[in-house]
Amino acid sequence: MSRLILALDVYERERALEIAECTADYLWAIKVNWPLIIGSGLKIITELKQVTGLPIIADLKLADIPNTNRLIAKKVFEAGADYVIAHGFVGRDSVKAVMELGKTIIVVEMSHPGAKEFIQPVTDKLIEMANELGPFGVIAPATRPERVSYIRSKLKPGIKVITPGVGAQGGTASEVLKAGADYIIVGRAIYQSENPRESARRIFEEVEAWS
Ligand code: NUP
Repeated sequence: MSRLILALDVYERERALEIAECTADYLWAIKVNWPLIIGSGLKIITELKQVTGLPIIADLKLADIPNTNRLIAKKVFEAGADYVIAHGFVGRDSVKAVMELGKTIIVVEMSHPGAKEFIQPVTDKLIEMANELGPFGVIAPATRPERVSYIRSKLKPGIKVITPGVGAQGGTASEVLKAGADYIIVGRAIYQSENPRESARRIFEEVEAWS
């Protein structure tokens, strides 16, 4: 099974479906974020599932009070999302509201440089929360493989480590897999390339070499 997740951050429905179809052979799952949901509507989740048969991760980074997190997550799971990404820093009650509805991925450290300002100082607490709640997985930064190793070492076995930041943000698949990532997320390096299928295939091969 592939360990590659496509971050499908385009606006247009047709383009999204086209890229999803031509890369599906090399993917474990497709991640849908706000740009695609704003551009094409929530029904794109249902369509992507029908067209590819792959699991869909809704990367909403939910960060609201429990009731609002619940209201949003309910509709997104109903649309067919298999996983929802939620922020942990808002507190256990908000995360639990999402976990009660379906499989959840908690952000414990983001991949951009600004993550060092506020998220990284509380990563240990977010790992503790993940260990206590037992979500499907956590988000850790492919841009900082040493942090992925650290997070993996502190996390209970069985909780998956899912890492964005490979490609456009500077991370490499082999480095982050070596550091202990279970899945890598790749967006622009695939959907902005001239041949998305070929780019997905190349990254898939790199992942396979480490599996
Ligand atoms: O820490 C995070 N970093 C990150 O890039 C958490 C994320 N969910 N993401 C998302 O992963 C980001 O919003 C985008 O959808 C994808 C990375 O895309 P790219 O940098 O490979 O184009």
